[in-house]
Amino acid sequence: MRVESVELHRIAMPLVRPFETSFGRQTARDILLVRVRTDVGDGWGECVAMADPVYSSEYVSGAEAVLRDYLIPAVLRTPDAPVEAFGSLVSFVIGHRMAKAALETALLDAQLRSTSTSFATYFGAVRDEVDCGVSVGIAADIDSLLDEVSGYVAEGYRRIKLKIKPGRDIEPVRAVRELLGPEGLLQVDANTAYTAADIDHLRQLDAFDLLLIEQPFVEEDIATHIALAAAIETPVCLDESILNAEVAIDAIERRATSIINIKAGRVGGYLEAVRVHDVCAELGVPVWCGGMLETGVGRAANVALAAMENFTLPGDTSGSSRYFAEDLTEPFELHDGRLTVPTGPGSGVTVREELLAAWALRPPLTLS
Ligand code: OSB
Ligand code: MG
Repeated sequence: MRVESVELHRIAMPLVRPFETSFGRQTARDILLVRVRTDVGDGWGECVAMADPVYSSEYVSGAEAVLRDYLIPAVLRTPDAPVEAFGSLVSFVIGHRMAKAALETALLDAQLRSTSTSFATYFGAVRDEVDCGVSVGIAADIDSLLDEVSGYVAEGYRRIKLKIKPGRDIEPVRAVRELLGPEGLLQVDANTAYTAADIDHLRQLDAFDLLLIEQPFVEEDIATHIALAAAIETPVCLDESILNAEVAIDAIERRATSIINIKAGRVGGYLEAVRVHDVCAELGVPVWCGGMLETGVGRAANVALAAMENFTLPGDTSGSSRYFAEDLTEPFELHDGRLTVPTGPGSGVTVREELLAAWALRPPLTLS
């Protein structure tokens, strides 16, 4: 495979409802897509960075700049390299994992399409469908939260994840536990909103039989996660802190986390995500697939990843309609609380180019 050019597309998609987390409220998704054009066909990748640097240090315009100025030129200087060499080709750029992941995914998509291999086959997936959960934003009040959760339960979601922050935690969790009953799978995600002073407060969550509490403290603070894990019965799960397989091993060995949320964008791509999956499996730590409000392009790859053996908890792999009235690809639809793993070449989905043009924030940038 020889890369001939790379395009950066920037689009905006309205969300079906605002999504509020401890770091802010979103009403639209600002998305960067990468298309690689090669002598054997095209490939697509989606950048999961948010519009602002509030989940991690990355943000869409920053990712766009580093792709344009560093990552894409590196690929164009070595256009024949297989996707497996991409990581070392761009290792001179520190961080910027979401930007790297988007380009690597586009290369992987092109490479696998050219050999009629699906992402799932390449990753070593063992399932043809995956159990789906849904991430529920912080609601205006408990009644609207219960309305929203009831809707997702009716749609068949197999697990509910509630976003929490100080002052919006114990009561909403209590109300949703009552709604779901003792058997309903329920977990919470704090997106770093707490500090060590909140450990006693967070122990109240033990009353609600949660699957896990996700990332209560800041990314760099492994020590406070260790302290919480020792003080609470609810399993602690890291998201933001886990930047690659080595960090995962370290956090597990130090007992900061007993479950890991894997997001390919956060760890620099699907190849590294597979490595995180593998080291967690070796250490006996279950994983689940996180999400970043992806369009069908990113969702397809996530569903393939989530079909690997050690993804034993339902992921944030929701149906397209969770966020979008119309998806950029053929939509992902829940059947009995599950999504079907795509089997076509590469990601297995097709970008609807008419929508790409309709939703464009600016003309695509082409580098060759
Ligand atoms: O922490 O998992 C998170 C969305 C944006 C940024 C961070 C997170 C999330 C979600 C949504 O929880 C997951 C999804 O449904 O895509
Ligand atoms: Mg999270």
